[in-house]
Amino acid sequence: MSAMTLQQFLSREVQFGAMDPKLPPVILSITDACKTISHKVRQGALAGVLGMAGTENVQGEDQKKLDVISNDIFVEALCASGQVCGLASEEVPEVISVPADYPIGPYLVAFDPLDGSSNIDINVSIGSIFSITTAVRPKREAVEADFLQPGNRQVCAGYVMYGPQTQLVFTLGKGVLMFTLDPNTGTFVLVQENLRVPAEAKEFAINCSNMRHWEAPVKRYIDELLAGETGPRAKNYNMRWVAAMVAEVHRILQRGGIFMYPRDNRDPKKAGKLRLLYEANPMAFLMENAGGRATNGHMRILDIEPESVHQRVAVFLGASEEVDTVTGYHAQ
Ligand code: AFP
Repeated sequence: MSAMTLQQFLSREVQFGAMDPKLPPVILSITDACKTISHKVRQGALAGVLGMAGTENVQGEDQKKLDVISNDIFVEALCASGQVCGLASEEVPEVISVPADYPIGPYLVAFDPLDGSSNIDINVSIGSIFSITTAVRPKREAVEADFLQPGNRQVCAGYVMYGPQTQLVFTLGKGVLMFTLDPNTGTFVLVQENLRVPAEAKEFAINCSNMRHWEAPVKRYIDELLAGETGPRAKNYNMRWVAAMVAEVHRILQRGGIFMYPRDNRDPKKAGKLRLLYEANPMAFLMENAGGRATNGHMRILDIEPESVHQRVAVFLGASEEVDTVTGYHAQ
């Protein structure tokens, strides 16, 4: 029997009454946008998409050309879905309204159109991350307050990873699914269902160059991992750092581990580097649906009440045993 395509999966969910028929157009608009982005990523310099755009995003970070191009592709596709009433993008300071020439629908989408930008020009994996929630009051002029819902209210979240394969991974709150883009047909094909994160980890991911800036619980936890079988954990660990959250999460969903981006003392005012609404929340939703955990060191990420659209947060996610350990150290 041929493998199921994304369209067939979504149609079946609607047919069985397991999915709002207004949701597939939103998901398909995202995956269509990601197919276009994938094509441009694969062309690289040949498509004139590498290098800096000469602009800054709301975080004050220099935007790469492909960041801006990817954002515009996401905005156009999502507005054309006819089922969204507001967008929030890492690349745009204010909430994005749906132009009057498009109908609106019940969904809000927060997204990082291209995560891991520092990898673009060196041909290393990058990805797009998305988070879909239902607007409390769907209206055309969505405002920031509409997006300030805890991550436990997400209806769908996931990412598309532009690696050796282009793969879509998402959850509807009932387990994690993985699809591979078939370059011959241009369709996403279901390759794995019910991805699980083992409770025990053999690998950890953190940017160790920040070690001197970490808080004590993080230093203690990492020192124990580095001590390996000679220390209290009594086993050796391997380390990975791809500098693209999508790639780290994908590895953890495939073979386990823990990913961390703690807050640090470089800028005590910043709660962390990663953004809550369109990086931490969608990845936390995936992790919990795969049997993993995700905290900010003190509480479940999905329970954090957002205060602003571009709010940052510390992130510890992956193997339950490891996230519980490092979170427990913060409580001591
Ligand atoms: P960029 O999109 O600016 O490259 O940041 C990527 C990211 O937000 C996340 O995807 C990585 O895990 C993390 O930052 C890498 O941060 P460092 O560059 O400080 O290691």
